[in-house]
Order: sequence, then C-alpha cells, then structure tokens
Amino acid sequence: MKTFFSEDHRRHFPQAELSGGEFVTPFERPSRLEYVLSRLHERGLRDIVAPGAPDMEAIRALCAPDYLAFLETAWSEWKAAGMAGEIIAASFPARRMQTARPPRNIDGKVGYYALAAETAMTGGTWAAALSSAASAQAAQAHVAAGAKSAFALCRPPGHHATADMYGGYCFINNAALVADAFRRDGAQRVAVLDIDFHHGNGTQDIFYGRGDVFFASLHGAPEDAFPYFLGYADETGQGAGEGANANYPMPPGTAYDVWFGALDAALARIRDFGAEALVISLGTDAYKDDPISFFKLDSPDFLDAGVRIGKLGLPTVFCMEGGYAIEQVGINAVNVLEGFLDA
Ligand code: SP5
Ligand code: ZN
Repeated sequence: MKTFFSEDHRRHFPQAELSGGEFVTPFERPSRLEYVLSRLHERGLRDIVAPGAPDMEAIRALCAPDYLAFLETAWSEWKAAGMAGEIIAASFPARRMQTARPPRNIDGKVGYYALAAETAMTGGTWAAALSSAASAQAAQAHVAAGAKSAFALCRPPGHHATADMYGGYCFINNAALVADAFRRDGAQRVAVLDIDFHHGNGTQDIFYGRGDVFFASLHGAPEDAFPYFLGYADETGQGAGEGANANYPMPPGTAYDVWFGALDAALARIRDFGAEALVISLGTDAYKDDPISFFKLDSPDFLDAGVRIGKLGLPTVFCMEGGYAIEQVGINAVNVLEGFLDA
C-alpha cells in the first residue's frame, strides 16, 4: 500500500489549544506523524510519496467560496487588525442570532467560521490544510487508477470540517474530497466509514442530504464527547439522503467487545448499500490511553478492525484523522492498514 504524505503539514503548528480553561500545547501536533512514518518504515510499508499540488477545483466544489477566502486571508487580516496572538475564536452566532451574515471584523469572522474554540490558526495553517487535502486527493487518484488501496497520511485532519466551518483541529474535509472524487471518477455509490473516536460531524453534514454517499461513524456519544452537538443514532439522513447516514454512539469505557459489534453493523450497512469504493476516516483516538478520549481499544484491536474492513473487498482510501497517544499513533494506525492488507 502506497502512502501519500506532505512535509508541509509542519506549517500548521499553533502553540495554543484552549483546553479545560487553560492554553496547552495542542494535542494535534506535528510529531504525531513522525510516529506514523517511523512505524510505516519499521513494517516495510516504505512506498511513501509526496502529493502534487492540490486540485483547487475539487476543493472549490466541496467548500463554500467565502469560507475558502476566509481561510486564505484570515492570518493577514488578524495581523492587520493588530492581534498579538494566534487566531482563536471567541464569539459565535449562537441560538436566535444571525447565522447567515459574516461580519467584516476579523474577530467576528473567525467566530462565524469556527465550530469550536479549541483550534487555533496561524500563518501556515492554510498551506498545511491544502497539503493535507492534496495527500487525500493523490491517494484517491492512485486508487481510481487501479490500486486496491492507499493511505493518505493527512495532517491537519479533516472530518470535523464542514463545507463552511473549521474546528476540532480540522479545516478542509479530506475524506469528503475523496468520496466526491470517487463519484466523479464513476463510482455510483461510495461509503465513508469514520472510526475516529470523535463523531465525523463535518462529513455527516456534507453528505446528509445525498443518497450517493453513505456515511457511518463509530464515536463517543454526543452527551459525553466532542463535538457534542451531532452524532446521535437517530440522525439517519434527509431527503435523498434518508437512510444513508448511520451513527454508532457509545458510552465512556467502551472496549473492543462492544466496539467491534458496531463496526460489523456499519460494515454490513455499507455492503447492503452497494458501495463501490470506501473511504476510512482513520483516527486512532479510540485507543485506551488516548489523553482526550474514553474508549478502551488496545493496539491488537486495530489490527482486527483492519481485517474486518478488508473483508469488504472494496477499493479503499485511508485518511489519517485523530489519535493523540502519540507514541502509539503509529502502531495503531499501521495496524489497521496491515490488518486490511492481511484480509
Ligand atoms: C480530529 C480529532 O480527533 N479532533 C478532536 C477534537 C477534540 N477537541 C476537543 C476536545 C475536548 C476534550 N477535552 C478533554 C480534556 C482532557 N484533559
Ligand atoms: Zn478524534
């Protein structure tokens, strides 16, 4: 399996994450990918290539134009306004306020386009987000050209980003770009399976009204876990998308004995849907020692999950998402890939 990876991910490295009322070094940090790269090498998965330039047309087809313009110019506007620190959202269009009028003021704009305040932006964020999207697009192109699978070692991650909002460490939805690209390349039906600990609210939102892309997510229940405001089991899609969304929320302490049941249920739905291509949002934060999550998967469980996914036999693109027990991120992510290859 080939890996697509860009060194430009390093351009996104904010100093601050708002966590528990303090600023901490972000959990989502560049060193995460060092562990994945070194594990890939250790396990002989050494075919690692840099993507070309991002396909901006495809990104513009997915995202709102005003949102992309915001991401591109946010840092210069923030600095021009005399802000001393990194870009952090503080004011949001909450219930019964105007949600369709982006302010002119950059502090207002930041809150308008943010879905959470933990995620900081800096001068390199836009370039890094584009390089992450480019890795996803290159992995998809490789599979569309006939490879059975590919690994997009994306950073920053993507599954919390909607077409017009950032947050949860995400800016551009890489998995959604891949699913859309498979459709454009001729797959009639595509499935996205999100095994990151957190609900893939962005991916769900993007495809919620569409019947051609099935979305399934295994995650910490919204009552207990970020992103808190989406991810319930009764969210099943709407309009043409009715029946093409499946959420498997699970409570604190959930271990593999329960989690794999949800995985099998999601895989059965994907098979019944008739998906011709598969996108995996590959977060490893369901791991037992993850510092911000509450599932109890162990490293061998990720291997088994990969086997189960591989048994679908679909052309598959893996997109890296979260996972913050950083010394184990490589083992756990590569275990999924190796399980898939063994199946
Ligand atoms: C891609 C991804 O995994 N994004 C996750 C974003 C989670 N952000 C908010 C987490 C809040 C959890 N606070 C836990 C404090 C632990 N001391
Ligand atoms: Zn996550």
